[in-house]
Amino acid sequence: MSANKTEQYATTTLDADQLAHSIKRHLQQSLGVDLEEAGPAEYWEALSLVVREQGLDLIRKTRHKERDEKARRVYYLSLEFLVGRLLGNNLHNLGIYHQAEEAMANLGVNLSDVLEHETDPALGNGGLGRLAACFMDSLATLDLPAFGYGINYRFGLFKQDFAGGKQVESPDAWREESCPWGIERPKRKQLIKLYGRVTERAGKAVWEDTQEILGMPWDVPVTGYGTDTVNTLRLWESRAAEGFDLSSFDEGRYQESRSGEIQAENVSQVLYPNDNHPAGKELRLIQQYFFVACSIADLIARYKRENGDNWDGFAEKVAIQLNDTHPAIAVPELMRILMDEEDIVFSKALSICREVFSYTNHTLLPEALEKWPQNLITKVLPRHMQIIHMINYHFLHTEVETQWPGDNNMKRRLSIIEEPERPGGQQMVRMAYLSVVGSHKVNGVAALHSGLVKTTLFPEFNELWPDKLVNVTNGVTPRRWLDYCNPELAKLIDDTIGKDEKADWRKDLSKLDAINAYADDPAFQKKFAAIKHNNKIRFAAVVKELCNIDISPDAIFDVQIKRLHEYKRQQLNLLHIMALYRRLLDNPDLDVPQRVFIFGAKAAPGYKVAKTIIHAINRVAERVNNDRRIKDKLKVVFLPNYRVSLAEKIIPAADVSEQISTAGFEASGTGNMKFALNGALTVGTLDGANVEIAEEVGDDNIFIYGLTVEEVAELRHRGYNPKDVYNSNAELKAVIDWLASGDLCPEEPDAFRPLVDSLLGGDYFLTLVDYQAYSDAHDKIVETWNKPELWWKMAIINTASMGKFSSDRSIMDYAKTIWNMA
Ligand code: GL2
Repeated sequence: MSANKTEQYATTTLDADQLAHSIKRHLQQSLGVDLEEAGPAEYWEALSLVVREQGLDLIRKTRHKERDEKARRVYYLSLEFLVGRLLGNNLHNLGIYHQAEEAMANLGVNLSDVLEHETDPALGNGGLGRLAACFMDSLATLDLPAFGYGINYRFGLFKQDFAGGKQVESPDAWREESCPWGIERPKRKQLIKLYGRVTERAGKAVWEDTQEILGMPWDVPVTGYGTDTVNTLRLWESRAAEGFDLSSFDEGRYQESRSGEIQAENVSQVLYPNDNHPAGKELRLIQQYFFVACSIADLIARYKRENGDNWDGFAEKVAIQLNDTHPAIAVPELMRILMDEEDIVFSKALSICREVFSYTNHTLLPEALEKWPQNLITKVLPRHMQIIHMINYHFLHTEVETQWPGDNNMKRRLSIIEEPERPGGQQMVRMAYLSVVGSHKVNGVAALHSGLVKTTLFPEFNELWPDKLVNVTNGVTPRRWLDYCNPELAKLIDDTIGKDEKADWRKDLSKLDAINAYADDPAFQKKFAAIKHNNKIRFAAVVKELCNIDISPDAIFDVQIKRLHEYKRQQLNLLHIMALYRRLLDNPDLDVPQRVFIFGAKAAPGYKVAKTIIHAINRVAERVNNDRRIKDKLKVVFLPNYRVSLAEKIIPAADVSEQISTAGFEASGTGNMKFALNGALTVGTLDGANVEIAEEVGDDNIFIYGLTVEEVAELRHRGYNPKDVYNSNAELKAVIDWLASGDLCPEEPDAFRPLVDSLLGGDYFLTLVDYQAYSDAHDKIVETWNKPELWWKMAIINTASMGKFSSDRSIMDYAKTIWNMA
């Protein structure tokens, strides 16, 4: 790029005075507030508007640059983008955080207080949605041309409260607080069709008698760190296409006149609160099609604006990543446009799709692999169902037939349409198969997981297309998950290895490796430990405020924060805590360090056992925290309404990171990476990315325990009776009996029955089998804690060894092996 051009795209940086001036201007002219009246909420909004101005200016410049360079763009299609608070992150990425701090101070306001006023945009459930947000950050930071496409839900993930220890959900109307980030773009609105029927006219399929919904885009600027690139996250909101039916309005039938509109608006109302859990509702399918159809139409329009109508160049300019199967309907949608609107023949349309699409698998859990009833798709998207049949026919009768001639059994196994097992059952469309057939690459999200995708989920596909299934290990953005959330540690690292362009770990996390040289250094250990201690003091204040529980920063902070799911095994952690409590009751003078067990987790509202586990943890917490006999040696904290902004406060304060899923169930995990990056030691199974974390930090610097994937398979094969373990382990038996006894919940003695039944009546997640090894691993944790030099050495090695787990590395892997962009 010429020097001239670089200048053309350069940003202006704002100093504190300019910022203060702009803040005042927005307070008075955008918000109509006098300086004297403004509180932190108004300052938050005014500063956000200043940053938005910067963001918009840079988005415009990024667009010009991309248009000039005519590079391939990646479109990341995801039903979830769990972005978290944006103001602090954007200030950091734009390099004006300290200037903003100074500007606010000059106005007599504390920036940290102001930042606390932002409501988390909770447009995701957990890891999958948060990963999409980290990827957007990395795409911008790496100057890769990218758009994120999703839904602008009116209600994000529900808010969680506890009543008598039970989870209570309430709606999260996050935008009502004001959200300066999204910018409405009426010029780019889309009209999409649903329902209706397909007829043939002059040899062409015509989809007619449809209902229409309008998709209104809201653009959120996504800033990169240390770059002028600002990408766009385009979120669609559904609206009625026709507006009021005025005649019925005049006749006083107001409700009726609005009914079409209300239905259309429903589409983008709520995020389904299921994580690794089925959500097979018609509205969910409509949500999927709605955002996919808007996005595909939008990206085609952009392609045509920039390149004209020539479809031969389309795949060179467009890469579309399907984040799980949720956007899989994009495959027949693009086929429909190519065939029905652009007159391209089937085989060419399919090969264009295959060049453009790739699909990320995020789970092996059978219940989370989406299947839609064929009848439902036929009703909502009749043309798409026909196209799915065409794709399936071609796939089975040419590709499968060539590989396995005459093998009808194989055709049945690989068919995108699953035949019912019982007569009268429904035919189901396997969205994962549709995604594999329609893509050129399919990736798992950690080495172990990708291996299992090849061997257990899609073995036949792997035989048919040996190069299609690949791995891209997940990562997290070091900007939010170290620099922003743990500024003292970030500074210590800068002071130790430098912050100039060559050494900046924020841009190249492998630079952290240099910290390994200091792992044994007593002075460095002291500083590292002091920072953790400070973070713990700050977090203890949060716990006091939210839960009114006193915890000591000298205790071991042992943390499990993630969605509540039986495979993640919060129940294993609980059983062990109950055992620790009983050990203390038996011997109150036991010489053990103080321990605080901290939980944060939401359960899907319809997931009974998960909710029971939350209830049980809260009841145990109440008992333990109020028992003077154990002299504060044990505390249990369950933070309500776990979300990204809370994670930012918990993770820097953690000593121990609980990553204890049943081996083979957690595809990757990303919390595991965030904790290790912030110097917590992991207790975990050989599952998901834990395996690679152990490789990076070394076996001596992590507490690995429990059955491996192979051992789990062997045990299932042999057959397993949880009662045998229960009867042979006295401590375990005692705690399960205690749970079942009703003692912890006298007003509802059977409250924990669903959990006890799940453990003793099958124990599918092998909680009891792994109990003893888990308890032993915890004994080792205590032993290590009692040797501070060893503990801090291990903690430092953890931070220093996380270079691999930057989402920048993940994105470069995608760019090279999947998108052909680097
Ligand atoms: C998940 C996996 O469960 C999790 O292990 C992984 O880290 C993330 C991101 O790849 O994806 N799959 C899934 O369906 N959800 C996840 O969080 N909801």
